[in-house]
Amino acid sequence: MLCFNSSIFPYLAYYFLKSSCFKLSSSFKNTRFKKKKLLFVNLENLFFMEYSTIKFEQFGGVGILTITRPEALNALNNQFFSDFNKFLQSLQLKNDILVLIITGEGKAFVAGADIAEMQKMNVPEGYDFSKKGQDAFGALENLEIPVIAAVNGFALGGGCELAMACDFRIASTKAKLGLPEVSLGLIPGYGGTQRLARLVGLGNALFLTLTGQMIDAQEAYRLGLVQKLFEPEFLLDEVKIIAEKIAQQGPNAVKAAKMAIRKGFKTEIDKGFDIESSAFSKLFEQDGVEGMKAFIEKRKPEWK
Ligand code: CO8
Repeated sequence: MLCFNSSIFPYLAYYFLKSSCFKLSSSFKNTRFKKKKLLFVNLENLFFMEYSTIKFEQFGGVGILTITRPEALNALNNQFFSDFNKFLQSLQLKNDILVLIITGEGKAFVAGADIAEMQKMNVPEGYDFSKKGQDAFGALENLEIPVIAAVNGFALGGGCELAMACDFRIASTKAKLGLPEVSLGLIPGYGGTQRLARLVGLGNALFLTLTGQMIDAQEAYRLGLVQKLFEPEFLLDEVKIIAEKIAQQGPNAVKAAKMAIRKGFKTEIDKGFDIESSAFSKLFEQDGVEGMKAFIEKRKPEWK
């Protein structure tokens, strides 16, 4: 839930601005995608201009968040978490984004937490930095919409942990993944000790974490850490196609499916079945009405 403290005012100002531009944007509805994109990118630039470590673009119902510190291989610093948290808050006001893609600029997805920044920390600061990352990645994981990591290169330490907090990962064939924290005398601190075992099994998680070994994309695919691989030059386009496919499905159904899987995974299976039935039945007054009607009438559904 959003709190109405002073930090919300820029978002409300944006929302007002966007509503007043809505008429203009709807006139593009039946025109080609490019025109829509141009308009939205301009608005987003207005809203996201305060960010220095991330960039946001919107293509129809698909949003792409790019981490933009290529000079440090997109290492996650305090500024990133400040930008990222504001971005996640702003997403709650943008119900036209149906799928989010996260990727990195340059040769890395994210090469970990910023070691130069971490090196200066003491125990309480280390705890806060870990909590900050856990909270941010927890909020990402709990977004209603699906989030795809487009792993374009190194995804190490905190970068691998960020990818693991996404709903699934699609990687470049040249990507390298791993949790090398023990080589720095640290352990994963953004949820990696918990999420990796759930994704690849206990033995694989222990092997990767205790050796700190970096693995290539093919090995990550074999372990189930990434779900698909594409050649680097096609990665983002292919991920966009997958995101578009999701964005064309019933939006409430997609959210309900994500919620049921995510919540069900954290509980015992009988409770999971209850979560599923309850989510399933709600769709009979939402997307299910239009989806089934469209099937019977042999036409494409028009989701609301
Ligand atoms: N932090 C800060 N700077 C980084 C990082 C990083 N994680 N990774 C790379 N950089 C910087 C380099 O210092 C270098 O900067 P400069 O040009 O100023 O010297 C620049 O990025 C380019 O890097 P390289 O020259 O090293 O590029 P290479 O292609 O030779 O090597 C590697 C690429 C193999 C990815 C290499 O950069 C590397 O090993 N990076 C560190 C990877 C790593 O150990 N990651 C784990 C970090 S620890 C972590 O993520 C903990 C998460 C939980 C934190 C919990 C809070 C307490």
